[in-house]
Amino acid sequence: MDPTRLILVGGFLGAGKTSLLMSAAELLKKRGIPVGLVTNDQAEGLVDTAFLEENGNTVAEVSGSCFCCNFPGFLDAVKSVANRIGGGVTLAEPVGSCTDLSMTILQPLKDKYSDVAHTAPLTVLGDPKRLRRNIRDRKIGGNYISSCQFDEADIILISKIDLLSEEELDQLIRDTGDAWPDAKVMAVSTKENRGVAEWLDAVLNETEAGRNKAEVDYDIYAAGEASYGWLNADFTFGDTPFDYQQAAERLLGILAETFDGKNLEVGHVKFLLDSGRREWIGNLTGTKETAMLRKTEHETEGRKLIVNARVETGPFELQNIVLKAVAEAFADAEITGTQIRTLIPGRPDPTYRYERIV
Ligand SMILES: Nc1nc2c(ncn2[C@@H]2O[C@H](COP(=O)(O)OP(=O)(O)OP(=O)(O)O)[C@@H](O)[C@H]2O)c(=O)[nH]1
Ligand SMILES: [Mg+2]
Repeated sequence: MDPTRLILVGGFLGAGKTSLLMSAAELLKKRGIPVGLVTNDQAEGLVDTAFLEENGNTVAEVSGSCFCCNFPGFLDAVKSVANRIGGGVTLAEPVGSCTDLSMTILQPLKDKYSDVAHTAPLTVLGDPKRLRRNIRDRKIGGNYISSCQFDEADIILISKIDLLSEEELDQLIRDTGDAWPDAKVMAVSTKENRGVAEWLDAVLNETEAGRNKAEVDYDIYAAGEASYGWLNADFTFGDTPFDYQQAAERLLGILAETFDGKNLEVGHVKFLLDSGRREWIGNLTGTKETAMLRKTEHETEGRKLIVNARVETGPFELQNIVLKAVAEAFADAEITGTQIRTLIPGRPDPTYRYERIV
């Protein structure tokens, strides 16, 4: 079997990575190219994995740590996907609060594992708002992490460009190119299916990957990661019928109001509510103006809710907020099972950390 073509899509929490993976996978399947996906999180129970699997994709999940701190687990996941699809293209999404991927993932892959994977250029997705913020300053917390992500990118891919006018987009492309002259700047909207094919062609055809190194101060990086409380929760429902649509709307509304009311910085709060015939995906990537609810048709086991929340607050407060919101939004439902995992991400301790570009 030929080595898989491995495309790493980084970028901060909520930048649009999973949406891009989904669009790219569909495009590759249409071209007759076998495709698999690798997701990642600090804890089990991912909305992203459930969403990608329920849409018929081959998926492996690395949970319990980021890719760089569990390189063997990451490599196993890539191998497992590549074996299942027979080489092909593997798209991998590192957790959004992770950086230094060029030195911890791409260099060791190029150096030692070219028999497993041929790496494509490191793509870092940039939500326009975050990109603008990072062009001005690096600061601390989440902003420090995302600016390091842009520093190491081979390609900075501006996301959600449907939210920008033509003039705003031109300006942002120019400013991004000035701020990161070593990166190729591209732009995409998965919502309007603009730029996905162009980006895919660029990463499939370009052979040089991991050309840049970010100077990452691990103390500031660790403090930035630790400023986010992390919650992954699963709920199951009994036979009592209830209005799923209304519950999904209520849950998103209550969460948005609560985080705004407490002035808490939301990295990404997402949930997947599954009735067995329909699925609702709720997202919050900032204040309540960013709240989005999407519905799709599905035949699945159903009667479950998965919530993933990354918010700049302690895990206890996060758990209280989410449990209260779920209890209120699902007051008409019978909750038969609850599983909650909360954590503060620990200090990153990568398996490999190369000093130089290979
Ligand atoms: N307007 C617009 N919204 C988008 C686009 N792509 C993604 N989004 C929205 O941005 C939010 C986050 O998208 P995801 O694809 O889940 O982002 P992510 O980077 O995978 O998030 P994490 O895995 O939590 O880090 C969702 O509400 C998406 O619907 C886009 O092209 N346009
Ligand atoms: Mg994602």
